[in-house]
Amino acid sequence: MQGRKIIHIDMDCFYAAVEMRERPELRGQPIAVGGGSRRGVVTTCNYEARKFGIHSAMPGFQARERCPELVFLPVRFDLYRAESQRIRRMLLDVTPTIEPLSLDEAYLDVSDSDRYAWDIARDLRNRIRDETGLTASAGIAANKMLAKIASDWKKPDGQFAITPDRVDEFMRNLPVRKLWGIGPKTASRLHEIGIQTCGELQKLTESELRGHFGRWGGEMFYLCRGEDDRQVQPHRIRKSMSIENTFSENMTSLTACRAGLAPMVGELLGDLTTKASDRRIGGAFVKLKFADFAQTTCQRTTDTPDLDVFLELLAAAFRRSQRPVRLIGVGVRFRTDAEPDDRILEQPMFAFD
Ligand code: TTP
Ligand code: MG
Repeated sequence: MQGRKIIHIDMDCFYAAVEMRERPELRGQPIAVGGGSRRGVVTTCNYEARKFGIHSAMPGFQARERCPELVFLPVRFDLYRAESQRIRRMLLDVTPTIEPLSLDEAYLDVSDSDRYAWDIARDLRNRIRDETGLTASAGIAANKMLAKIASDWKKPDGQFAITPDRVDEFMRNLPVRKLWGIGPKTASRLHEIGIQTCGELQKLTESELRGHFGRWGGEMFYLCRGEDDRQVQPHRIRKSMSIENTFSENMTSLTACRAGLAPMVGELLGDLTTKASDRRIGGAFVKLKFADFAQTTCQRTTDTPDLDVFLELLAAAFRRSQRPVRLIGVGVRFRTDAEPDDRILEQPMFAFD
């Protein structure tokens, strides 16, 4: 394979797989992790449960309706985090150039290796299975976007490569929804203008795409051709920090929401001082999820978020809908070095050079 060699590794039904390993008597039964409490949501489920149409983020009551014999297990983050660290150490034995995306997912750049990326991925998956009893799937390609798409292709416990000579053919039929960064909103805007596949998207010029979607349209022009030059970033810097809380009773007034929000802000500000004191804050946001599961987010730029800032955002978000609220999220966005005012700060240094 020419150019870069990127592997995307994604564990199969990760939390559920860990739970099944811990409790072998559950193997073969449909299980969900999370979602067992009255208002909880399923974090993931095993493949037996997926046959019933159950999936991540589905409310537990709905999952139970679809599959009455479903076994609900409590979420045990500490266990999954420890497992994730073990797996991460195995990835680091392959290359230092790894970029974890979540507990169960990472990119590896193996361009410098003399070996085939295919063989590296296979050996790594075998090692993970032998040492943890868990299965992983892998995607292999010349860039991050294609590798990630490929790792879904032979799931579970499989691997798939998109070689450079097959990229055009592969992209032509790929639904736009599968493209990196295209969520349900952009996908439905594309469907409105008659575009379902990347092949159809390729017919638009770069300036037409910019006309529809701005700067992001310009990026789509390349992504829909299978081109993506983002590097695997070994030290991915977190972009935000947030806390969410689903309340046991819906809150119908702004006053009730304010009472729910205040302790969460205290917790968030505490986390910021203990875990992110080295970061500069660029903005704050409040997210509300309503009884009908619709959600809205209000945000503003600020470098000193305090309770008043969050209360103001809460009021704005609440006014948008006025429906009963089931979940509140509060968070901050960190500044990155790429942001314009940082560059201004850096200029004097160049002047002294
Ligand atoms: P995923 O890799 O998206 O899902 P998965 O590993 O469970 O299943 P798959 O075989 O399709 O890869 O997410 C990894 C873990 O992250 C998952 O085990 C649970 C957690 N998670 C949530 O808590 N909420 C979510 O909405 C999703 C998608 C995942
Ligand atoms: Mg996974």
